[in-house]
Amino acid sequence: MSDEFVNVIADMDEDRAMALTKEMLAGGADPMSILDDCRQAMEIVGKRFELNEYFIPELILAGEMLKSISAEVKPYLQHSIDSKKQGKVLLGTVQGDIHDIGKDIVNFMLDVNNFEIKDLGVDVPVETFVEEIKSFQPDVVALSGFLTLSYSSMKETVEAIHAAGLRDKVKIMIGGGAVDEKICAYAQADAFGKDAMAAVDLAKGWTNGGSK
Ligand code: B12
Repeated sequence: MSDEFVNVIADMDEDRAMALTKEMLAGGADPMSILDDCRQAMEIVGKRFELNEYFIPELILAGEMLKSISAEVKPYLQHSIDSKKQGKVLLGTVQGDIHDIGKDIVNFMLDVNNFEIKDLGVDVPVETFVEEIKSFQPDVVALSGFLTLSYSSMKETVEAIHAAGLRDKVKIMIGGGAVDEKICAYAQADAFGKDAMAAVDLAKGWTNGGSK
């Protein structure tokens, strides 16, 4: 089932992808493995784009498909909740980058794990993060980015938070696409996460008796 699912997404067969999503969820499939299949499919889409087999319309369609699938999956994730708010997370895709599918998955995984989230959207200017830290007073700032150019935006955002005297008030995590420990060190973030569960684990570690 999983291979077929990955392939229908990668082949842009939206109707079949949605039908399979519903079928798998109704059959008791693990919602997280459905999201993981989506990630694999996006890797294939990305490669086809690099090889000039796919173009911008396919990227857009892939993005829309993933949003629809995520919306189907979300209700199935909502059982693992305890009632107390874990902490506050300020989230956004950094300046110059409009990829928001990964960020939105991070948002809803934090949400179902009972964090209070303020999502600033995409292409978020450095100063907006600084202003929102002052007003929202988050425990954690989560920066998302999928483009190589977003790494310098992440670095600039962290630097601006530092310059505003707010760096010791928040933990900063980064993620998205190819973000790894090197980019984390470059951006001077506290940690990076490879997926939405990693974002939840990091945020939990820093709040609720964590070491913030
Ligand atoms: C869909 C897509 C688009 C869609 C985005 C739609 C949307 N609403 O987001 C559209 C069409 C808009 C788009 C545009 C472009 N794209 Co694009 N896109 C993609 C694609 C195919 C999928 C990205 C995606 O959503 N993946 C799915 C998610 C779920 O992936 P994920 O990484 O597993 O997500 C997890 C983690 O990242 C993590 N995470 C995410 N954020 C955070 C944050 C924190 C704090 C933490 C801890 C974790 C975390 O959690 C997520 C959930 O588990 C990728 C290819 C790829 N392989 O990624 C290219 C890709 C990212 N795009 C690329 C490019 C080049 C572009 C364009 C420049 C194309 C162009 N010429 O115009 C533009 C850029 C526009 C801009 N200014 O941002 C390149 C980037 C190359 C680079 N190194 O810079 C890629 C890699 C394709 C490629 N192989 O060439 N794109």
